[in-house]
Amino acid sequence: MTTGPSPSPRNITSVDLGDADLNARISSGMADVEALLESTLTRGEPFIVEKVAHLAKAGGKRFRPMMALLASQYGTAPGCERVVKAAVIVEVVHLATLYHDDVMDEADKRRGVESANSRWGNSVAILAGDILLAHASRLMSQLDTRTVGHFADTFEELVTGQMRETVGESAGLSAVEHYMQVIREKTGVLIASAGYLGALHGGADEEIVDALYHLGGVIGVIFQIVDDMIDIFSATDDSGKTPGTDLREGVFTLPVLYALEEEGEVGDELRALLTGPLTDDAEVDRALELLRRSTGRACTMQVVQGLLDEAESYISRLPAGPATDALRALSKYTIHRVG
Ligand code: GRG
Repeated sequence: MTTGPSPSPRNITSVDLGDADLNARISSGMADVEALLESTLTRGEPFIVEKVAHLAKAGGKRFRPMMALLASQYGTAPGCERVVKAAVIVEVVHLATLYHDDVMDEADKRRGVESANSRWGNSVAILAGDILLAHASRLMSQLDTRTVGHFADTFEELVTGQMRETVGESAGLSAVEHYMQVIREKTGVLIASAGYLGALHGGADEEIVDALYHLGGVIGVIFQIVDDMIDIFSATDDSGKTPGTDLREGVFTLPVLYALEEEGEVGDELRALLTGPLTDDAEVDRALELLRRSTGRACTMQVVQGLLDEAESYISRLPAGPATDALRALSKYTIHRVG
């Protein structure tokens, strides 16, 4: 469940949404998002700004603001100032979680650059994350109390997911169910928020706001599972990431959990090998080879297919049009990343 460095700053707005007019509207909205993001993150004294703007300047896909802008297309005021504010709030909260996550994971890199904790130490990285939460709160206060209340729930879920992962406990849940719950809380919830707030502030009907909230959550979960699959099954050249990073960190993601449940030689050898973080390169290579021979990939793809069906159940609640086509394509695009 690596939330580590993106290989390079890639802005997802370069993705073709399949409709020229929609592309233009989303690109223009993303330019507004970048402008507000910059003015938000450059508040305060230079010694603060340097740290707080560090990761935003390094890039990132800006997937969450794009989700908010797409969701706003269902309302009476797509891409309006309030939508842009909501989109920036979600990205700023995302940034705050990255700062804090990197401290907890002792990550060296993020978005292809040195992480804040590696560059300035843990205390500064935590404080930079806290300032980001202050900026997000200020923007929320400029919207309405419904948005503030929504974010209270979102923060609670994010931290619950992080805590669940950290303490490794979920009473009565299997290892697979625990993993699914953690990624729903850690990754799904903020993309759900992007769908919710984009639709809400774009002036969409309540049923549409609800559908986009749930759709965002499912897309987030699919995104995370696919990322985790890439860590195990892709060649370095394809993904730009080093396969097996999660195994080195002792993080067992869905394909690994399924493989560990497998009966027979492959499962036996994996169970003997995966008793904690792997430090030896040869052991990582062996574990990756066994995982590729296991049923882990097929079982995980089955879960992804189930989630795609769930996504479709929410998409079918949306009116037909270019934004709906784009959301459908986006859900399916996630699965093509694993090949
Ligand atoms: C500060 C509110 C607050 C919470 C602290 C640390 C924490 C609790 C939660 C961690 C949440 C987290 C980091 C989840 C992982 C999310 C994820 C998939 C990150 C990578 O997202 P991408 O691929 O990254 O969209 P870019 O860099 O492209 O934006």
